[in-house]
Amino acid sequence: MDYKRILTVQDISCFGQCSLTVALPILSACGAETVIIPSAVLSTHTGGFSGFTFRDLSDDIPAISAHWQKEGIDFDAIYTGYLGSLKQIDMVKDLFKNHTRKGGIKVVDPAMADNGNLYYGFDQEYANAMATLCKEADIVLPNITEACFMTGVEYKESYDREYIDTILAALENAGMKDIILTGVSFNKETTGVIVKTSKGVEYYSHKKIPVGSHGTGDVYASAFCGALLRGKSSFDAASIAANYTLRCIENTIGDESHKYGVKFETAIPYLIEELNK
Ligand code: PXL
Repeated sequence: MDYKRILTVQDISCFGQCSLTVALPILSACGAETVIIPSAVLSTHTGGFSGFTFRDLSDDIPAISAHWQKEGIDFDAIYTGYLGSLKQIDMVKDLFKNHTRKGGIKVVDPAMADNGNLYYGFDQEYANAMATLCKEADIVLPNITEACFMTGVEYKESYDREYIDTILAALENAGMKDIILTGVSFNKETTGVIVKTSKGVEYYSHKKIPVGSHGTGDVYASAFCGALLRGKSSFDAASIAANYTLRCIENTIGDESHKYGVKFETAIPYLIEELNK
C-alpha cells in the first residue's frame, strides 16, 4: 500500500468529537501518515455549549512552517477544516504554497456554517475570505449553507435540481475546481452528495436520518480525504465517506447522553473494510 503523508489544519475542540480529535484518528485509520497543525484550542466546540474557552494559535503557524521549510517537510495532501481567525486563512494559503509536494492535493472544508447560519464568531467577511481560500484548493467540500455564504446565492431549505445547479455554477464562477457539495436532499427519505469534477457531475444518495449531530462534516471530510489518499476516485471517496458517516450516526442515535458528536470510533472497522474492497 502506498504510504501517503497528509497535513490537516483545524482546531482542537478538547471535548465534543469534531475537528482534529476526529480527523487525526480517521486519517490514521485510513493508513495515512497524519501531521497536524492545531489552529486553536477550545474546551468544546462552539455549537451547543456556552462558556467554552478559546485559545487562538495563529502566531505559532508561521513558526511551524518556517521550521518545516528548513527540514524540507512536505505533503501529498493538505486538508483544512475549521480555522480560528481571518488571518489563518492567509497563513493556510502560505502553507499550500510552501508545503504541497509536486502532484499533491489541497482540500478545503470551509467548516463555518450549517442550516442557514454561520457558526458562532464568524461573519460575512470571514465567508468571503474563505471563498478566496477555496479558490486555491483542488477540492472543496462545502455544505449548501457554506456554498450560499461564499457565493451570495439565497439559502433555501427545500429546492430542486435547478437550484443545486445554480449553486454549482456560482461556486465554479468563484473559481472553485472540484466540488463535493454535501447535505443535498431532494426528499424526506434520502440525502446525499453532489460530486462535480472535470469528468462531470454525479449524485450519490443514501438514507436520511433526521437528526442533526455536531462534527459529522468533519467525520465526512476526514474519511473523504483518507479514501482519496487510498487511491479512490472522488466519487468513490465521497460515497464511502457518506456511508461511513451514516454508520457513525446510526451507532449514536438513541443514546440520550451523547448529544454532541458521533461515535465515529465504533464504525472505523467498517470504514477500513470499505477501503479494502
Ligand atoms: O465541526 C465543526 C466545528 C469545528 N470546530 C469548532 C466548532 C465546529 C462547529 O461548531 O465550533 C470549534
